[in-house]
Amino acid sequence: MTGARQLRLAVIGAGASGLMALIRLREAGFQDVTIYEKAETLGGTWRDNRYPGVTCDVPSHGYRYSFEPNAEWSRVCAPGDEILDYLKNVARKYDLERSIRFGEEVSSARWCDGRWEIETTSGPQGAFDAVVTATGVLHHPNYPDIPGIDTFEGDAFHTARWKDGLSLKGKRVGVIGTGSTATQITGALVPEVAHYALFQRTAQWIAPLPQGPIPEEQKALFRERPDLLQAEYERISHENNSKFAAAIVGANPRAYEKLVQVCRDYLETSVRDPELRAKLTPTYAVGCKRLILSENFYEAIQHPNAELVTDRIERIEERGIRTADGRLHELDVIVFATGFDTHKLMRPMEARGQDGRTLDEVWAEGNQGYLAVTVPGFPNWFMIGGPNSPIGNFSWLLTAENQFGYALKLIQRLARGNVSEIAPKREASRRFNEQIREALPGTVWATGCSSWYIDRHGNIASWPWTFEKFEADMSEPQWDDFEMA
Ligand code: NA7
Repeated sequence: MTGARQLRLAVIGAGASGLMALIRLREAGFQDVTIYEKAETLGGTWRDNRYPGVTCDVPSHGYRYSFEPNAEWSRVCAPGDEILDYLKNVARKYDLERSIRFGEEVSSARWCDGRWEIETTSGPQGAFDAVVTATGVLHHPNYPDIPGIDTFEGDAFHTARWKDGLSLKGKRVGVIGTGSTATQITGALVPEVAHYALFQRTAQWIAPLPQGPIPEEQKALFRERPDLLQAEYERISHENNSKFAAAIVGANPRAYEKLVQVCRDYLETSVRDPELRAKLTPTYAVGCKRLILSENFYEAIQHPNAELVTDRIERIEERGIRTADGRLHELDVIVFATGFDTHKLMRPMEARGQDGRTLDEVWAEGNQGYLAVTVPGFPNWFMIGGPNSPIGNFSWLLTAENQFGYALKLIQRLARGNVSEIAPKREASRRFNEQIREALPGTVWATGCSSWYIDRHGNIASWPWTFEKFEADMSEPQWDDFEMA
């Protein structure tokens, strides 16, 4: 980066997106980059989620960095620990850990005299020219507000806080929730435990996705032929983006109809008992909640030791869960598969922008930014996974790379030296959010269901357009939409 200003940069979070940002920043010539990571190790969601059966629901050859192919994935959908190993290997290869400060949670970021003053739980860290937030979406566990939750005498924990080393063999296990997490746990735990009770508040649509092992010959072929490995990555991305992602935002009605049919047929042919099938049949549109991909849930829930409980949970007691029909479901372990607060984003950190207002204040009526990457009044503040990111559409790694590619262009502009502050114009942000509001009613997320895409104000947090539009918007900043000083 000869002739350019060396910037001091902070990245918040050492999950998949923060690691990628560090690699890209170093490649672009930025040497003074620090990642602040609240935990003691890297990996983000793949570090936190260690529950039995944890797996990615994007096929493994499509869920990797574009610049780091991997011929070794063991299964069509990689298990969580394998993805964590992949991230660790990438970190080792690029010598990333020397730039990561572990166990340092950023508690505040304050715009002061043209730089960001950062403070972590261990104290002030000084001033930075720009901040990249890479804090993820699925990391604040949501605990259910059930009376008596603290009275249970057995083990009780959230899926993202799995009790390592606890054997569930021969135990009576109750799982609350029926999202992707609970579905994966069901497939993994039913064969192992004595009794398995799944407490369902809302039935979920499931599409079948084969997740089995990748044969050795296939791996050997991919090792020898990187071109084929690359073609597989592109095929999976294209398949997902042109069919599923386009279908849910209303841009491919034929693909959507097919998706509906596939889910209906899968339920119909997999669940024989009409009473159980009725309980498992959702009353909302396919894809309104995040679609579940599974190859073993329906089979597992019909196993003789498994029970689907649809009576409302009344309270938790010393010995188990009491449902509204008066029955006490006696349990040894209760698992809260109750999801995450997806709208907190980088908070509880206090971020205070140009005019002294915090993000909490600016976002009091819901999170809003400009193109999901920047926020008016917060100069040199770049978000991977900011408001209205495509959280339910494309592979997260592809999303993160596109968003960071865009942010990098803004950072490089700062490094050129004639500009030291970049923030989106309020008018540009207003226009973007207006377009979001116009587009969202055409998406399946707005057809009437509760989901983690929707915040408490009723705003839908995802990207309501196609991948092509996302890629085009992220390809080059519209410089007229920014204020620069
Ligand atoms: P989700 O998809 O948010 O699912 C949470 C589940 O927990 C869902 O079935 C909820 O029912 C249920 N839930 C939440 N609170 C309660 C209470 N109080 N009582 C009963 N049931 C409750 O989280 P996951 O962890 O499964 O998946 C998150 C994402 O991770 C997933 O989409 C993938 O992208 C990976 P509800 O539907 O609200 O009635």
